[in-house]
Amino acid sequence: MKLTADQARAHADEVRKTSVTILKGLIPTETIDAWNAAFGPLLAAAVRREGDNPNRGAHRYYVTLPFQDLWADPGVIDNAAIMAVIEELVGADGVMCQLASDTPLAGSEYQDLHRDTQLLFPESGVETPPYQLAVNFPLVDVTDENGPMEYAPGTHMLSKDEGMAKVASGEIPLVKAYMNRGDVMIRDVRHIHRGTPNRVGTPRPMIVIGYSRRWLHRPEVNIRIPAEVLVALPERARRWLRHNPVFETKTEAAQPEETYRAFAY
Ligand SMILES: O=C(O)CCC(=O)C(=O)O
Repeated sequence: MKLTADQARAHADEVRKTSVTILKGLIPTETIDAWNAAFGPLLAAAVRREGDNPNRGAHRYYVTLPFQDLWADPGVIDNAAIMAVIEELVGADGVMCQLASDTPLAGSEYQDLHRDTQLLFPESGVETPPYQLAVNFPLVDVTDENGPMEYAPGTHMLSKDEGMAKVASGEIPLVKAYMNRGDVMIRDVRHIHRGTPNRVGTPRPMIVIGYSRRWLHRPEVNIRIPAEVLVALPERARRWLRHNPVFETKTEAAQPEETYRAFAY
């Protein structure tokens, strides 16, 4: 799918206004199903490594994906429609700095309401245009039972206290992010949101690709890129990945066992 300039601007405006836009049916379900099959062993390894109380909450796993093979598919990480909206929001000179996943399993709970980043100038309380975005898409259809993320529209442009108060009073109701395989969400991660319990036996993996303004450094994430993968990518993808570390071999680049201590604000 290609978006016209007007369509891309309309999606970007929706993010600016509400914090979220969804591109329906963007990624072929065959691609999603292949990612889900390949994800199983990575999730199993994370469960072995971290036990049942990992850092995102009980039975909830943050897993970094190795940037190679199907995980580096240009149809996903250099998708024309996604990039058109991203470029509207953080500029054509932005960066891609994160490729990972969030997965609640049976036994997961409500997370505390949080933001994924702090204000640029926290002492000022001043909200700015977008600078840090997440592209999210699920590897299974998201239902009421398997743990839809909930978010509070518009709270990316409010102070945390004000946003939390409006959520608590019901003035801004939480919205469940129902998405089908192939749907893609682009969101401003300053919005107040939380993971909810997965009540079924099947994991609900949600891929997260992080994009930022060119000047934003997020020390908690990066993408370890094998040189042979980098050289085979389209020019735009290479440009967006330019601040990430490059390794001579896929083995070297494959993630060291890492524990991501996500910041929640
Ligand atoms: O359920 C989700 O995908 C959201 C999880 C989340 O917000 C987090 O782990 O910080």
